[in-house]
Amino acid sequence: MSAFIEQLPKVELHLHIEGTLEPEMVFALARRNGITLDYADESALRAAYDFRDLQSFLDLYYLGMQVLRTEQDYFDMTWAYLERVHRERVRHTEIFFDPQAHTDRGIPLAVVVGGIHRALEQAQRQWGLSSRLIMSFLRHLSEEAAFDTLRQAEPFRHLLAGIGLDSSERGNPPAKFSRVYALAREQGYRLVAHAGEEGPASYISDALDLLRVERIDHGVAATQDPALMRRLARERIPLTVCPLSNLRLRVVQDMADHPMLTLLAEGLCVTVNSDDPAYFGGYMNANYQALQDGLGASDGELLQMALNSVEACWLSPEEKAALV
Ligand code: ES4
Ligand code: ZN
Repeated sequence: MSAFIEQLPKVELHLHIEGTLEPEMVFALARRNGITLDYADESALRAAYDFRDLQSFLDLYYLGMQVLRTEQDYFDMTWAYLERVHRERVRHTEIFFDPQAHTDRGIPLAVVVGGIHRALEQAQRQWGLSSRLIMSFLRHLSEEAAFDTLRQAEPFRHLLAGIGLDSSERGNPPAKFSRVYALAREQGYRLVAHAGEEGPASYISDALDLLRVERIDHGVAATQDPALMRRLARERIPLTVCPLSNLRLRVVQDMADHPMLTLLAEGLCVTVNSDDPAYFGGYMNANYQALQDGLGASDGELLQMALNSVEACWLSPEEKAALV
């Protein structure tokens, strides 16, 4: 591991907290909650992490998180992630969670948000590791279900910085959620959405124009549309790119084919993130390292990406200045 990457103060902007459940924790929580899994042990589960595409990953991701039942489970999952990235010199993290993946199993939103938030507060107190929480709608579910989730979140409004959109992208375009995003905007939420991961470049412009998001999660399909790339550069729209995720979900066939350096050279505000690190084989440092080893990114280019993350995060100007 490069000493430059290890010592670099980092900000994470694209992390699904349910994607940090390592097989060891999946089995520990299953035992604690009296749940029997379809896999013999941790290594059998890990061996199944051989994904063809986004959907084959999502199937296992929704399966793994079914072991989460109590407030303590949500705390333990979040705390394990925070301990890990604290050791990697992450100074600030903006975390997604998928409320519907829990409430649809009968877990109250208070349990989910309560456990996650308690861990975030402890990391702020103990290490000065700051964070924001982003509630993400599942785009394979209906618009009505997203409206219902937004309503259920009203008691926790003060704990939620923003709204996101994730899960199966193709066939679930931004337009499906334009009305619920408009309502979230009226309620003061900041807005982001996954776009241009497996879906087309047009989903990126639609997320900007129809959902009015301020950041794009992934966005690597922008390279398919030069006019869109120029717009993203001109408007300085941040892209939260996840290199190891793109490799493991076969969005790129080889790290040497990854568009990260093309996007950076075109003047886009690209950032490095881990997405679902337990499933994709690496946390923040591993994602920076993959860009160096697989793509030949220089220390200077990695530094620019890390500074882009500070620019793109939701801290105040004073808090940002204190990070670097
Ligand atoms: C996700 Cl990599 C990815 N793409 C879309 N939705 C997701 N949810 C969790 N990880
Ligand atoms: Zn994601």
